[in-house]
Amino acid sequence: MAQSLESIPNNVDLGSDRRLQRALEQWQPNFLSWWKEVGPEGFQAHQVYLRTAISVEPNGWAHFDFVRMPEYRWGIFLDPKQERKIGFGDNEGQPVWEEVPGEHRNALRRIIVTQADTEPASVEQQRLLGKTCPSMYDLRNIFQVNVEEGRHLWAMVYLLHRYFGRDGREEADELLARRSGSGDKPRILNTFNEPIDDWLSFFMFTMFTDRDGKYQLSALAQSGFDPLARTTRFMLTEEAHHMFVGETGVDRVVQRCAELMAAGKDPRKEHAVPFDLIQKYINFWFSLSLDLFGGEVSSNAADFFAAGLKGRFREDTLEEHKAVGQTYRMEVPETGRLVEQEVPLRNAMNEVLRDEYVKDCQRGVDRWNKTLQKAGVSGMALRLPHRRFHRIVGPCAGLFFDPGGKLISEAEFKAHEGEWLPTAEDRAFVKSLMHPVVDPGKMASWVAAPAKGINGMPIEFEYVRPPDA
Ligand code: BYC
Repeated sequence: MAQSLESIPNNVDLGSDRRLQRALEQWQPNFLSWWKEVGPEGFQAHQVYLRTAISVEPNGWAHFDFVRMPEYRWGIFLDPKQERKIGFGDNEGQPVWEEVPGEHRNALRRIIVTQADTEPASVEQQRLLGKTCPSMYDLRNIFQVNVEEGRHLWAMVYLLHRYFGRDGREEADELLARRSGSGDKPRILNTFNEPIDDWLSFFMFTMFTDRDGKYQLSALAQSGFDPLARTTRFMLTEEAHHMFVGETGVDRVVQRCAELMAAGKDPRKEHAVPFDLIQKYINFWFSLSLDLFGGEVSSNAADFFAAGLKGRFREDTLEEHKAVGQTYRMEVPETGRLVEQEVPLRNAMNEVLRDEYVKDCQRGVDRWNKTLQKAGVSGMALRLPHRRFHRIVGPCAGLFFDPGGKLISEAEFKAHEGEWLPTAEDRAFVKSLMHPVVDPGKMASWVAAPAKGINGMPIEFEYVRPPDA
């Protein structure tokens, strides 16, 4: 059934382009079927206290109200147009593109499809978590993250429909056909096929994997293809909440563990997550998320930069934007040892972006360590593993490193793997803690209460109401 124009809220004057509007109206019911089939299970009829973007103005993008998730108003919002020039690469200083340049069409489509594919994937990965939420506050937060990932899919699908014609429409259909973890039609990037079936993984995912999203979107926000830059700029405003959920979520797990340890109790016996297990989950999710930046040396990344499609983090604040005649020094494994290599800077752009990401992750880990100290636990600290550890993409893939980054044999890795990464037993233990807690204001045994509620509401507010409330 065709939807009315108002059913696709937008600030792109959709009504003036009848063909585009019709095409998106045809995609909309398919999106809703996808949402109902693989979106949050068991809560489609509940009323959830959600933030909805109704415009890009400061007072419009965060409108809070009770909404049933399938009725969330997924809209198309681009940051306002500004006078912009291409900010980097070989086309630096030329006017930004309002349409897709023929020579960059394939690369742009590929970047947009890859970005788009992660959004529905994450909703699919998280679909069962509502059933084991540690509190009503957390239940509301996961649904907020899920509906916004849905909106980010809309943002990318708009670009595909508006700028890529028939193959863009086909790609948009494929985005609803692939499934996270599927053998036949998996999602494109490996991390988005990993199951997220416990809340510790969810918090780690929103801390580390959504943070890759922040850095990828920031790089695309510099793009010479202006509609992509404007779309991703607005997506970034929403993304901040997702990382907040992850960073504070892990912090609350750390706090609970630390308080028990400081009181001389064993967190495991108190149905909380022990320290070593938090560390193993960090090792796992951080290393998986590092892979999402692509290979350390990448001709794709060099081409994207040269063409002005994908810049560096905050490219506009850097002094020099050509990155020609400069090198990046990195250690790469070669015949069983690590050797220093000077890589042309443009080919190292994935690694340059990863550097910024690692710094940001370290800041989060420092915060968790402060929480440990504040609770009275001394002599223990959480750590990020080295970026060579447990990689599937790039020159370290297929080799074995310890969490400190030392090259080791496969046998040595296997002997210690269970100390570094979650074992089946660890996962079973974490899963055993996952019982739903839905009384407003109450928290599961393994997580401390948040510092405050959502949008000035108290922590014990009823953020999710049953269908008949
Ligand atoms: N898995 O030249 P290379 C988010 C492939 S998250 C599988 O090093 P490139 C979100 C690669 O495709 C952000 N395959 O890679 C978070 C290439 O294949 P071909 C998502 C991989 O192209 C949470 C080959 O390996 N956004 O928003 O420089 C919830 C050689 O690769 C992987 C983006 O990713 C992998 N991890 O960089 C919701 C931005 N990595 O050409 C949302 C758009 C590489 O040999 N994407 N390969 O067939 C890109 O900019 C780039 O595609 C990548 C890869 C950075 C991902």
